[in-house]
Amino acid sequence: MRLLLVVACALIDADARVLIAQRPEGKALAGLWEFPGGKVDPGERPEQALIRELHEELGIAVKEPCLAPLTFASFAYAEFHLLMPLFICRRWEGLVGAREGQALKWVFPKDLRSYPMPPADAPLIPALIDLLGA
Ligand code: 9L3
Ligand code: MG
Repeated sequence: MRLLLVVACALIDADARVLIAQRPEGKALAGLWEFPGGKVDPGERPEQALIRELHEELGIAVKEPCLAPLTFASFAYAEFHLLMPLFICRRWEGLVGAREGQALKWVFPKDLRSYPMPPADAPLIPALIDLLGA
C-alpha cells in the first residue's frame, strides 16, 4: 500500500492549550478538527514541510529548533497508509490566524475529546495530556 507522510503540530499557548483547526468544506474529512499540518512534498524534510504548512495555514513563522517530536500516528485508510509525526511547538513569530478560512480553537488537552477528529489525530490526545496535564 502507498505510504503517505504527513506532519502535524500541536501549537501550545501560555495557558497550556493546544490549537486545533477544522478541515474546510471541499477537503477530505471536512468538518473534522485536526492538528494543523499537511503532506511532506518530495525532497522536503519533515520539519521543513511543517514550517511551510504552518506558515501557509496559520501565517506564523516557526524556527526549526522550536519543533520537538512528541509521538506519531499510523493509520490505514483504504487508499493509503498515513504515517504522521506529531511535533509540539511553544514558540513562534506572528499571530495565529486562519489563512485558509478554517475555524481555529485553543483547547485544553482534556477537552479535545469533545471535537470530532480524523482517525489519525484522536489517538494522539493521551500524549498531549501526559505532556501538559489536563
Ligand atoms: N490528516 C490527518 N490529520 C492531520 C492532518 C494535517 C492531515 N492532522 C490527513 C488528512 C488527509 C491527509 O492527511 O487524508 C493529507 O492532509 P491534507 O493535505 O489534505 O491536509
Ligand atoms: Mg493541511
